[in-house]
Amino acid sequence: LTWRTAGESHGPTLIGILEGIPAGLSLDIERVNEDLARRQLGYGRGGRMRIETDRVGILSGWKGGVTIGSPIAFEVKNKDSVIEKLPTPTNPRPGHADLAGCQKWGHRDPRAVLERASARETAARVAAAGIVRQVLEAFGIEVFGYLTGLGGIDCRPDGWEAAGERRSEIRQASDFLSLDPEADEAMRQAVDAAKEAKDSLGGTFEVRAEGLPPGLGSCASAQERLTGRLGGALFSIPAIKGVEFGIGFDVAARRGSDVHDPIVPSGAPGNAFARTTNRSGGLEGGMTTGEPLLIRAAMKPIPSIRIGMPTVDLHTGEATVATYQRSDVTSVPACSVVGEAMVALVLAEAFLDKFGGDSMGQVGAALDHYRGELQSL
Ligand code: EPS
Repeated sequence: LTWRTAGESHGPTLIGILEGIPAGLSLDIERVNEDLARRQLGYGRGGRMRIETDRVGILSGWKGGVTIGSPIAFEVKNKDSVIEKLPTPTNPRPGHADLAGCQKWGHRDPRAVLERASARETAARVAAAGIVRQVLEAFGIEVFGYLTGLGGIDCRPDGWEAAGERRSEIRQASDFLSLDPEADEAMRQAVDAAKEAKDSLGGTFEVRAEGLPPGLGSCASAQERLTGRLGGALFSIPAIKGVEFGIGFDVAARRGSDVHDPIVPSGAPGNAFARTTNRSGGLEGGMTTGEPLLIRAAMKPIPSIRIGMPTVDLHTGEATVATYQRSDVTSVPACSVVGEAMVALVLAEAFLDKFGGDSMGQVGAALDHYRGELQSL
């Protein structure tokens, strides 16, 4: 499975190409549009989200609503397609790609950099993931992202357990896409206070995947290790500064017996082994264990802030403050949707690496064969 995106934030459209989706998948486009709409949610977003209504258009790779095995090209159009009319910022923003990008490409116009560095591009990733997750779901794998903290306010730690089967409904009802709607009011106040102070807020989110067979990824080569592939995928999202699996950094202070997950017989079909804990977050040796995958990530506050951070004018070389045009106060809720998308893309790639066939039927047959093998191991 491979995918690419192209497109500028204020250009005419975002484009994606997805290769390696098996033939025979009935694509539910409204399901992709629901993910795109969810990425636009979250209290604290700026004016741009009132302009856009993201929807995916499929340009190739299907017939009669069913994939045919050829590359799937798709687009998500920008309504705010004003790239040629926007002013040229002169003062690079600390924390954004503006300055390093100008130095890299030799631009004197930060817009030539920021248009692609913008998190707008993540809409195309969510569209790609909205397609690949339908492959995963056909084989019983669910990937679910939700906000766990914003601006120093943490959601209840047992939010996932408390939500149970109602998790999608509860997440949708929260202004922050969390599983703890009771934290919404404090978070709204934090966003309002940051806005008043002309500042921005970061936060954390968690992505869980359930229904994974053991043995996705590999310990055989550096490149195949799933921990690295998942970590790299999450760090590829703009503004992500930390990623943890399972108990994360807590592993460093504990003894081994308090870190590793005891193995017990499960008696369950598809995996004769289970763990009494899941401190590893579902990964050992760069492979899935068959336990739920648990990943958390930290997003820094958005660098477009009204407060005007110290910077240097690119043309005069004089000290000044960063250019501000428009932005969100926070977009951590949206980032949880993007994190979910990146995890889905990596898991689908690892799943198809292991069970890949040209059609959904062939993939299903390979998975069934593997499950049969696991019965006797
Ligand atoms: C972004 C700046 C803002 C955000 C944008 C990411 O856009 P604008 O400059 O048009 O106000 O709204 O996010 C999106 C457009 C999106 O779809 O998520 C940035 O500088 O990264």
